[in-house]
Amino acid sequence: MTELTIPARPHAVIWEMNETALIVIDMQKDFLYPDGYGALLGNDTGLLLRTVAPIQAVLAAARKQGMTIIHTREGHPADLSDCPPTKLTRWPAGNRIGDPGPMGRILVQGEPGHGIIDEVAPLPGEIVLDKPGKNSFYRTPLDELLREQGIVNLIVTGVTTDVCCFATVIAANDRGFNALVLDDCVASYSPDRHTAALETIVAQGGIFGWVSDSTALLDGWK
Ligand code: TIU
Repeated sequence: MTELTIPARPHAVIWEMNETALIVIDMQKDFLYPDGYGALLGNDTGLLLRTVAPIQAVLAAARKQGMTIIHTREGHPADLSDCPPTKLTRWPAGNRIGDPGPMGRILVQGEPGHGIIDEVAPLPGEIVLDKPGKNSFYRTPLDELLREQGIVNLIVTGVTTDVCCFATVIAANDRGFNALVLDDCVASYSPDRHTAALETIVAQGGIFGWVSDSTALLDGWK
């Protein structure tokens, strides 16, 4: 792999692909299927499914290139010991993290709903990080893992645009990692918030990062 120019907003990036990793954020049944956490919060989970095919295409290309691939899963151990009260007590009892749902206890590690959807399941050798927060760096070894591998750039995919992807982009920027979000590989429960989050990232000359899409990236990789 070598240097690649990727058309993006607010301007193209020229990245060394050996110093770039792909992160696939929280593509879990609890967020994408109708019976999990996302639905419990009153959302239309179907809005997230449009990310599946483009993420599959980007994953296939990244695997072919031998790129470092990181998958994250938001969730907590069965005793909820790492779940901050700000997450745990936000909703009425019965609709909370840890409560029983059709896919098992909501956002609890090891429950069916916590699992990554089969379509983008990690392959052996890919990194899977369990994260208790929204940003993928919070209480995870992500920062160290990236630095150990000499990675300075992140290609960001997954859900949701305005929550865990947005939080991860800001945290990456604070830690000195460049972040490029692929518009068609991220989605929100609200198309308006999806657009707002991406526009915030590229505003002010790219205050937190860059936005591109899977076609622009894959064209360059051919
Ligand atoms: N992964 C992630 O974004 N977690 C959320 O809770 N997202 C919502 O949009 N609620």
